[in-house]
Amino acid sequence: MEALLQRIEALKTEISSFVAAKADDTEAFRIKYLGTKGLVKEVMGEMKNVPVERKKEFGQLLNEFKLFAEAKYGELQTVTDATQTNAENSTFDWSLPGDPLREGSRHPISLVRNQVVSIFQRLGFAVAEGPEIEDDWHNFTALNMPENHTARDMQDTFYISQNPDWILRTHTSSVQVREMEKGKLPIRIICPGRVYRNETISARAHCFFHQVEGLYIAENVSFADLKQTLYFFVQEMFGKDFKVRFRPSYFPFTEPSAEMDISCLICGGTGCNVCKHTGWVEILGCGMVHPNLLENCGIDSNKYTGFAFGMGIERITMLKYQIKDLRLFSENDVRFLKQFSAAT
Ligand code: 2U9
Repeated sequence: MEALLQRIEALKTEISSFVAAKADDTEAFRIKYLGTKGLVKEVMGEMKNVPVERKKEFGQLLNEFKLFAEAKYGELQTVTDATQTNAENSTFDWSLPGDPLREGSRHPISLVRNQVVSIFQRLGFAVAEGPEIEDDWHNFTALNMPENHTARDMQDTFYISQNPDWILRTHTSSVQVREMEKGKLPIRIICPGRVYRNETISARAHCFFHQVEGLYIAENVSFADLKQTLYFFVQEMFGKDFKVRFRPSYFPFTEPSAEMDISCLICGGTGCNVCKHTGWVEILGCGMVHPNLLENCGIDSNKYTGFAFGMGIERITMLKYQIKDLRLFSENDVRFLKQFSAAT
């Protein structure tokens, strides 16, 4: 029986040191040790030669030996299965360039708005914002446009069906009214924001656009202050290589009112499509705050004066980047949007 014991020990050592590099090796192990003509079966067959008094002892030993071989087979399977998966994956070319993470870019309207705001911030203007759904008072009446005033026709308005007093603001002037109502003077604010007008959408008009408006109210504010502030703005925005002119205009909220033009940046003033062959392009509207507005908001118009201005961001952006169709700003076409980076 000693020979059988030695044989079992020798086989255990052999099995322990078996290494499988691939699935075929594991299968070879199974056939050699656990197959129908395998060594485990062969050794188990020796039971018939074991004397009766030692059958229990050898029965246990041989069972343990069989379990030992089966456990080893399990281990080998785990290893070679994993190797096989890796081998299948190895058809993947790890040297291929990766998919680059596409970097986003700011919307041109945001870029220009930030630029305009930062120029006025450097002059001491603070940013003020307000609601896009406004009431009639803040959007019209307080701004010298009482009910049935013809000036309201200039601003085709979207009404909110739940409440006849509510509208989508047609300009950011309502933000300035709210600031004036607070009664804290002086006021020096810049109001960027989205505004809405009931217009048919085309290359030159949209039902929403963006404005930056400014308001400065203090003692002794003059038209000269307004001109100087706006000269500074256009030079910071467009450079120094152009002429500037003010034309008289009309707005219900300012008196006197003016529009500011710069000589065409494209043709240098000789006439082209952009300036409609006039040599000039309109940049913004402005004026001295109408005394009625000051009084409407409880500000003494004998003590305080102010100037205000307003510009459409889309207009400035179209001039700056020579964009011909307003609809491009709201179509979210990445081919358009990706052309603008923070540096430009
Ligand atoms: C208050 C007092 C005065 C704001 C002003 C303009 C002139 C103006 C237009 C430019 C193009 C609007 O975007 S646009 O269509 N704006 O020309 N805006 S003065 O005057 C104010 C505002 C608020 C309390």
